[in-house]
Amino acid sequence: MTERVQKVTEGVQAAWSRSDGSLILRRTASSVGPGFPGMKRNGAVVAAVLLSAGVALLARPAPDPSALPLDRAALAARVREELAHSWRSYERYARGHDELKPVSRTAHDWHARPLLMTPVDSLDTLILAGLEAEALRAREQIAESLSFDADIEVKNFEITIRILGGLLSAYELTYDPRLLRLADDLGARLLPVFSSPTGMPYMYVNLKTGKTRGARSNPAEIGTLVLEFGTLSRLTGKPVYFVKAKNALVQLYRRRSPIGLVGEEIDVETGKWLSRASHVGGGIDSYYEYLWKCERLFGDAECGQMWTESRKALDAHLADEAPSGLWYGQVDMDTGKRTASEFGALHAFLPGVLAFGGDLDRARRLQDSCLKMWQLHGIEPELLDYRKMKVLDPAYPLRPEIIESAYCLYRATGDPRYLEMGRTFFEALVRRCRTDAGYTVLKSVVIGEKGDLMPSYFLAETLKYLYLLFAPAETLDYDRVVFNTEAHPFRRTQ
Ligand code: DMJ
Repeated sequence: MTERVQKVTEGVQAAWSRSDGSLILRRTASSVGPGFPGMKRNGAVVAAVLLSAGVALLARPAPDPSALPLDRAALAARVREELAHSWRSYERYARGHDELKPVSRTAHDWHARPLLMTPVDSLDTLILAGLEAEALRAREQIAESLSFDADIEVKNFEITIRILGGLLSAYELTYDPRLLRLADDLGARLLPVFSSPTGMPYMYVNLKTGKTRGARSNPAEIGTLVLEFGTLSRLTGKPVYFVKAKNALVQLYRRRSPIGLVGEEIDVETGKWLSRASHVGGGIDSYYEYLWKCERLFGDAECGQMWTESRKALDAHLADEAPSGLWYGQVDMDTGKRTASEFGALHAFLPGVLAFGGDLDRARRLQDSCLKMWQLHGIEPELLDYRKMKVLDPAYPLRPEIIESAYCLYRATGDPRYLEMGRTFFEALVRRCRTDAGYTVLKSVVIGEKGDLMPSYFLAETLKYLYLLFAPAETLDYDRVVFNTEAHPFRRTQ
């Protein structure tokens, strides 16, 4: 029996036992249509009436939360509760490991030695949401047991955005020197990735030996390092981090096509493109995000110029006015010829960047399209053909980007429409992804089948952006920080 059926049935039975029979019979009869008032009240009739009443009640649509007036404080409190639920579930079933598998209530580790992915990714969210005891437990666990002196090969991009980013942002919120020491140690162990002939990073590095691997890379993994390495430079006084990461970004930009676009894959040893597909989705997305954010965080005019040029190219070649709205699709990086009308959950970061990065009108229209993508099946798919409005990949891995964009647009415009969107996203998450032990990914938004993982970015990003959207603006001064691509806020130097 589902929870809702249980409640409806209990409601009817409770009413029956509290009231005299005629009253309940009249009430129930009026809810199931004509013909009931004259019937005899014997056991069978009563049972039939109760059954019919139950069916009638069940047939009614569930109360629509979006019909109620939006109460920001109440929503912020509910998001905070869900954050506590997610964090405590991790602590209960996966403490000491990277991530929680909430359905099997077991742990998932990325490497032979866990790197406490969830505690590090969650710490600043717990602090911002005022979950003080939980934040303290996470901080002590990190400071006492996290070590990078491990013979494991890690993915530079993921470790940088999640762990280096998480440590730096938590340091800026607590000034706990142990967190900065860990970040500095990690940064030094990651530096060998930049030793390729072009200066663009290899994908993998062994944290103990410094051995690198993976020359076949992509713009997102090459260009999404400068905020973390730059902040590490600023906090440690060691310029090498910023210099290496910024150089990688510039080297990539220099290899853009004559029409100003980048492709999907590049060899970091030869500098040759291996895929000429150009879009703003996975593998490319945060390269563009960091061009703009590098200027916003550090006041770096060169990055600002690279962003302005890139945005023009995106608008000229990727932007696609379809019957379903404005989208940014896929083209060949050299010719600009359209190769696919695909857009998905990862692409949905773009309205947020456009909102502050130079084009509020397109930001709004693109976010409206993203909402249509979400509403198609009540939660967004990983990939959509926006011309056919057909799902190409039905998974929903608890991604944050569409919520991040709603938050940025709300900060840019103050338009309550984006609060409403946030409420739509939150209610769908609770309804479809919540389990008794945290939140889980969906294998399919079409049939609602659940997977078994709570990625660390769900606490770092999805819940953080939801909380900040509803919480008072003073919770975090949006104008004084820049979020890395994993939603870790860094203090602006400008
Ligand atoms: C996160 O790790 C980051 O937001 C990254 O930029 C993209 N993938 C996930 C969330 O979807």
